[in-house]
Amino acid sequence: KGNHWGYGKENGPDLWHTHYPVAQGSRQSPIDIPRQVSHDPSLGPIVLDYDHCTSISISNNGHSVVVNFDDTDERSVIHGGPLENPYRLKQFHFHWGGKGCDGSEHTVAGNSYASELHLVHWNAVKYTSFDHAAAAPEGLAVVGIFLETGDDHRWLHTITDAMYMVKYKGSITDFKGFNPKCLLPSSLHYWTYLGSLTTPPLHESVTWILLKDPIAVSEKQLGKFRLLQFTGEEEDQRLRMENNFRPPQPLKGRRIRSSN
Ligand code: SG5
Ligand code: ZN
Repeated sequence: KGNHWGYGKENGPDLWHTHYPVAQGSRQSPIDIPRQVSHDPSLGPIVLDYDHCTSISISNNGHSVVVNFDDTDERSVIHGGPLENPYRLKQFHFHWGGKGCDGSEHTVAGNSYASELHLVHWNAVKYTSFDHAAAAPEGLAVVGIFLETGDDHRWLHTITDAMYMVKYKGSITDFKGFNPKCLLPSSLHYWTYLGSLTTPPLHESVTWILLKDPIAVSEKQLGKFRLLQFTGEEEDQRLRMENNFRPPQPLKGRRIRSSN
């Protein structure tokens, strides 16, 4: 039942509030980042300690393509920036548009990017499991990275080459030794604010850290994302996975801070 949400006419973001009233809450994500955001000199650099290549698998959860990590210890964590504790990497996934369309969730001064990468981390100092953390105020930290169209990205093919194995909802395959460091832009300057998951259950548990610099990927590479399916292999209906993004939500007085 909780899985009848999606991105279509009958189950899309405008209707999520009927099953998830927090959709109209006070700290929902994504948001539009305004042109002028004040620099907070108390914000240190964000550190992504991803030296151990702890990826396990790649999967299609019916909403996105997800790379899952071993989060049983502190081998892949982020710390610093707005965070009081280290947060463990759980998974990363993408949001994207249709051909020639917008695809990012966050926007910058009203402008969308073609896609947005989310690296999802949880606070294992304060909470005993991802599920507990995901529903708690300081539980999650998501690093967002914008993708703009341009040249081929040198490392994204590692992911797009595996996509034929996770074309349908519910499929999963081994994906070991992938280090998401190769997907980071050269600068780690960021904006940060307090928000929510951008998909149901829309818990208001996320410290968002949005990198200002986008990475470039080619239109051809994005085309491979659009061959994925929202639907399962056995379903009669076939639905291409595209436009799997929630539009910006009201800021409701929240402060956004800039690292530089
Ligand atoms: C939770 O929210 C979910 C993700 C979901 C994001 O982190 O995590 C879990 O339910 C436990 C693993 O769902 C999954 O990872 C399912 C396997 O991500 C998606 O559904 C992909 C779009 C939403 O996260 S976000 O706020 O960073 N967009
Ligand atoms: Zn996401």
